Amino acid sequence: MKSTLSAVLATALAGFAFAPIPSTAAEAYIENADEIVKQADWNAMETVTVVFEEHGYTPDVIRFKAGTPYKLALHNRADKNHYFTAPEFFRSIATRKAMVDGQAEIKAPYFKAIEVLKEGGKIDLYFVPVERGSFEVYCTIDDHRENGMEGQIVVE
Ligand SMILES: [Cu+2]
Repeated sequence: MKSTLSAVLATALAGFAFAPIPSTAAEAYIENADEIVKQADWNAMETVTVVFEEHGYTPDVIRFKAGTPYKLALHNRADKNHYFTAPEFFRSIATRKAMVDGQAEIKAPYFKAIEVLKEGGKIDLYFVPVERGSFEVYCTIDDHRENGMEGQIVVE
């Protein structure tokens, strides 16, 4: 009985050892984000504005330089709510905060998507791009993406 239990345990443990490890790397965000945010020169912050229209982002290629602090101002001028969904991009940056002027400031290690409400919704994201690369951004509502609501974020 005891040896059977041991055998079962051994099999279970071996199963653990050889089971595929969940891809935590893909889910991870910038580890030392707090440090990067603290050390950044926020007086040298650059502002990039992205306007949401029906259906698209303007500009649809959004460029940043790694290491420079940014305010990304998202402004929805369309008559529908729209998302700015960019999970890979959000994980590649050191996020300081998201801010709705005069109303709220949200601190989180990273975001996956930001919905900006129709007819004038605005939110500002403060961050430092860390990883260089090209990332996609899109709207996940209904068929918006198929109708062109997608863009590219390039970090150089
Ligand atoms: Cu949309």
